[in-house]
Amino acid sequence: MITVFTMEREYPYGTLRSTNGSKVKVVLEEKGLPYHVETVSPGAVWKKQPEILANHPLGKVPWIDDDGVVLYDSTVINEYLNEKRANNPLLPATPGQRAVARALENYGDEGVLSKFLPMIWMPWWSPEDQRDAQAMERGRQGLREEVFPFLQQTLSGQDYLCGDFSLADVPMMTVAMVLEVDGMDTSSFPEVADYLQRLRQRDSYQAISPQERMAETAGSE
Ligand SMILES: N[C@@H](CCC(=O)N[C@@H](CS)C(=O)NCC(=O)O)C(=O)O
Repeated sequence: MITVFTMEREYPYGTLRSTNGSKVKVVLEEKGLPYHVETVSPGAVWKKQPEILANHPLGKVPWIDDDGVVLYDSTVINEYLNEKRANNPLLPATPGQRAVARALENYGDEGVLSKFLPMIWMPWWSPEDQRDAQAMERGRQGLREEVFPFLQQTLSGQDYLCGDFSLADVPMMTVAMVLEVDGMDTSSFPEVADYLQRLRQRDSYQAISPQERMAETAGSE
């Protein structure tokens, strides 16, 4: 049984989850692998306490423990999970196509999840009067100016970034999650709005949906 160590918390407006932890939950669901979730205290992560560093040398989440195989970094974990079970492959067939999918996955991580998304997402974990509204708007502006035009161009009529759903789309599942809570208007980018909605309709989205309580998304047998 795989255990996912991540951060999740319930608020009146829904369940908020680590974006990188959510990437792993999506792939576990897509691959139909049994798992359970252990929530880690955000305070222990921010303070880089020894029990966190013992499992993740950078003191972050997520990490997994697969019967003694301990792995960190959502991208590495998702490649491992994809290889672990051959069903429903989440990378395309040829080396060139696989490299493109990995490059797009890296764009999601570096260009969105590490850049603009935290500016919108982190304030939602704090009370409303402590949120930096200007920083949140700068995050949305970054999505409008950089990310959505790139997604629109990459999609160019396809349902998913590489045609079929793949690891390249997994970071964007967390964009769909964050914007569901944030309610950002995406109507100027209709193809992106449709894409995010398509991602939300996948069964695997339930594991990270803000509307699903932690107890309902703590794993599957
Ligand atoms: N590249 C890592 C990034 C992990 C990461 O930044 N996780 C965030 C939560 S989404 C975290 O633990 N932040 C706490 C910190 O940086 O101190 C991955 O893909 O797993």
